[in-house]
Amino acid sequence: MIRRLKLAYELYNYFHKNELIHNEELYKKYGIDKKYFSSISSEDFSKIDSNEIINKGRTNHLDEISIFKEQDSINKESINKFDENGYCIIKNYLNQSSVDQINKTIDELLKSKEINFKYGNKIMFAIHKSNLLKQIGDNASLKQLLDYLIIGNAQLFQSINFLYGSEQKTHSDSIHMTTFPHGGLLGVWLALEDIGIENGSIHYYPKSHKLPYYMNRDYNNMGNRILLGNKGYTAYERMIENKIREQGIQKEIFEAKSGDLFIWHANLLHGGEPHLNKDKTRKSMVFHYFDSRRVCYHEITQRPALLKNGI
Ligand SMILES: O=C(O)CCC(=O)C(=O)O
Repeated sequence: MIRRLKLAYELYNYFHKNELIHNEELYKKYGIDKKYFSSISSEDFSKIDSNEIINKGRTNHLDEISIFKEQDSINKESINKFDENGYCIIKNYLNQSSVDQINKTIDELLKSKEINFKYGNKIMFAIHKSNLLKQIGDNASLKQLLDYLIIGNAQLFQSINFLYGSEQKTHSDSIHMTTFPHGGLLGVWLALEDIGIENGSIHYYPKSHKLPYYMNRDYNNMGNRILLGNKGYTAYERMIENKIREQGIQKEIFEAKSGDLFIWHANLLHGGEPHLNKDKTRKSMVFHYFDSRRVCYHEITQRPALLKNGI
């Protein structure tokens, strides 16, 4: 019961003012009566027409972005189709020696116990323990492309490292890392070795980012003024399975080579395939970026997201 008590989260928020205070200006802008520490969810925005609020237009063109100009025609075509498909693939983004450095860093941080596994097989926020890892995520050329794709200001929010497949069921990141207006999140996945059918590829549903954003209301998990919703995460996963069946959309699997990059839209349905051969590892790293111009929060726990540098 205590885990559902909104007050407990608000108390936690209260002591993280520096990472949350920027929201008060955004709440005011959107006419939301909330303090920086208040619980927040999609229900609070349900009556605001987000299309009227955000200027969706891009002011630049891909040809002005250095990392795009450096790519071969296959990578360029994939990036060009990001809006249409909801993802793009940059093959050979990092060379093997950079990948080796990342893997060595993770090994050392694990050995020194500066990082460890959480939620089963996830290593969370290793970027906070290593400048090298932070610089990979904060790379200025990559960020220029991400700003373009997110149509805003992509701010590195989180990293997750895996040594084995996530095996995570199909989901949209927007249930975990949500924004108002919607769409202000990007996932960036880096293969730190060859990853195929045997060792837990990622999967995705092309164009699924154009489906509605499925939120707490869609699986009756809104809760009330005092408590969070009482549905478990499997209820969300089941709802997504039903939507996929109803829509008849098709899954694709990304067979990655070491150093390949996969970038996905806030609402793309994706997940991790079963890791069939556990004699093999599946080393990968995910970075999540929020658009810092939007309200960023976590729909399930109704918490505003802690952004280190605010806006
Ligand atoms: O690495 C994977 O298998 C999936 C990761 C994922 O779904 C995520 O980080 O949102």
